[in-house]
Amino acid sequence: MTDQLSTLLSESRRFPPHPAFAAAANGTPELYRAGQADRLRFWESQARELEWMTPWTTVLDWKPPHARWFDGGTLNVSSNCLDRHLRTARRNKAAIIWEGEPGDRRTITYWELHREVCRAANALKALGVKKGDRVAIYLPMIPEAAVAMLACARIGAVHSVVFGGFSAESLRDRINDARAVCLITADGGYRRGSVLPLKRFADEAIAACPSIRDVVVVQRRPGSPGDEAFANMTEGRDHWWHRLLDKADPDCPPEPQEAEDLLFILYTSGTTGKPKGIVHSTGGYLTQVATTMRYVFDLKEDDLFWCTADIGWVTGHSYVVYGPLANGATVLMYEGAPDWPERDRFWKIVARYGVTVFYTAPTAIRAFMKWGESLPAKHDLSTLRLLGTVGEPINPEAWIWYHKYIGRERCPIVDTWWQTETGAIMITPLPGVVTTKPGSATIPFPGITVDLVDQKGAVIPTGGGLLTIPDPWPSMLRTIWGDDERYRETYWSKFPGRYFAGDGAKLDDDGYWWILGRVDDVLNVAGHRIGTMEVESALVDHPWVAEAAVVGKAHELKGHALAAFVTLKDGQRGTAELKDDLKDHVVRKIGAIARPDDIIFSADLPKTRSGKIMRRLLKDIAEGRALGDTTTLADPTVVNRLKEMYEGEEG
Ligand code: 7RM
Repeated sequence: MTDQLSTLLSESRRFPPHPAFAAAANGTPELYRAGQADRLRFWESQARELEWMTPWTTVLDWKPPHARWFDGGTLNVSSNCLDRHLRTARRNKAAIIWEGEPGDRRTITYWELHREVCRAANALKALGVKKGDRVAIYLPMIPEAAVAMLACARIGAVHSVVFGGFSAESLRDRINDARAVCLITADGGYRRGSVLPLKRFADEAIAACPSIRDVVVVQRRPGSPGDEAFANMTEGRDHWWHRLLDKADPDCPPEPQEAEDLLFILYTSGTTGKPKGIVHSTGGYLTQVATTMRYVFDLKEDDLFWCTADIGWVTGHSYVVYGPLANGATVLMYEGAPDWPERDRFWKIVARYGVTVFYTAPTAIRAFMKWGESLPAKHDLSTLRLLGTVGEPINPEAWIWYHKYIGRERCPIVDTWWQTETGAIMITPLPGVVTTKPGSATIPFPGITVDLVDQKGAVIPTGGGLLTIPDPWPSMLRTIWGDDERYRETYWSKFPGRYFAGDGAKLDDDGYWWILGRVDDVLNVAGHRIGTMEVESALVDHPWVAEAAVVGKAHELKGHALAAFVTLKDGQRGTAELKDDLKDHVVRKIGAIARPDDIIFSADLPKTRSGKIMRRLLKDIAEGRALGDTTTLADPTVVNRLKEMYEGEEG
């Protein structure tokens, strides 16, 4: 049994809902009953909470592995997030409260946001962007990111947001895969006091992107001398965002979209070197995102909701933009790093604005823990009433710390399991209803079914196994962009008729889920998905590298860190400089999130007789464990040599 599993099994602490919280909670036991009694009726009643232009005729059309939800219905996501609130008392309510890393601040009301989105939508139309066209968005965490997404949704364009931390090459590959016609970027973004030159990366990327006709550039640094030169605008192709919007009409009627029309593509790492474009729809996606937002985060009219995820990840799509705005909530957006200029920046923000619901990743919590409880203790966190986590398993110790020092033992914690592919939260406690156990994501959301299966696909009631989803859910991915065969193969072929999530899990006697993490070649580094093959391809792209194998090694803060075993071409020497060079090479190819922590040069890699690299053995070596079974190895001595080298290098 792994250490992780035995720690979880011995976890016996229970946190029942506080009666006062339960009395006012949006979630109820009745909601679970409704979900169980009739899933489709349950989702239908949730879909009715949205504003439809035409009602649907069929709730679900399921031809495995393809689902169509709310067929016949039409709606517009941006009018659900904006227009309908203008007809209520929310019209002058803050939609977005934003703080930039240097300390600049903006508050945007629903009225103002609506006008901005209409202007941006008209600007895109003036550039010839049409329904179904793909628009790439490569922006820092600034309100314009939300405006750009909503503007696409308004006219039926499909956005593909690329995380601002990805390299020019990653951006280029994503633009080319989607054949995007327009790119929205910024001159720069702030990160730990310096400016990330996004426009320069964008220029480098689109030099090899024939589909891009126009580039729209948000001026993030107005007023600083030399800004125009910094953005390096290309006549005819590049346009300043503020100039286009100044000229644009603030009225743009929302285009009715079919429920199954695409809302966005979001690239995520898989088990090959090429990221997959996960495709999400309109009606089903918004239904589940808006529903989970209301119940999981117990959203109330006067809440200030802060999800710390970047807009470049699915969490930013669903719980910074679409979930909060569809519910007319006020969302807080922060541009920068948690430790800039000091390690209490987040707590300063919570206190300054009075954040009530806070949603972050375990990797951040572990960093806060390391930085010490005296930092949050300096700030007034009394407005917080509910805490959430997402992105990776949370160790019970970090959960308890979060509960004690951030929640001050008053706030329920929702540990939410979901994926880019699921679009919205799938396994989570409903606060006020479900007793929590530190480290467990608890039970499926109402209307969601999840099964534990063994290696052969047989459903097992309790114990350890693999997480699968037997029934379609409204916000499920519809396919992989341009590769439906890969969609079938990746998610539905391992266990026919079931969606396989790629995660190992344990189901306890109370029916609680304990997610153990990925069982495929996808790594979770600081809550971000990275494919081992992607990093390996980046490494072998270096002229001196013959072969590379990348594994995740347990890391105190990041959950996992990358360890790369590299075989050099004949005649090349593995020097310390080359290690740095290889790390930089990976950063150039993918982005800083993929920088390997360790590089180990090796004359050979351990392989099975059929030539498959034995990553499990490499992981054992990287984590300093005793060697496992090596009898299937082609050359068992390779492992011992590697292990000696690795241990010799560490000290
Ligand atoms: C939302 C998001 C998905 C992978 C998933 C898991 C891991 C996410 C939890 C979790 C344990 C959680 N999308 N994961 N949430 N593991 N407990 N609450 O993270 O596509 O980027 O990653 O993240 O391995 O498969 S994602």
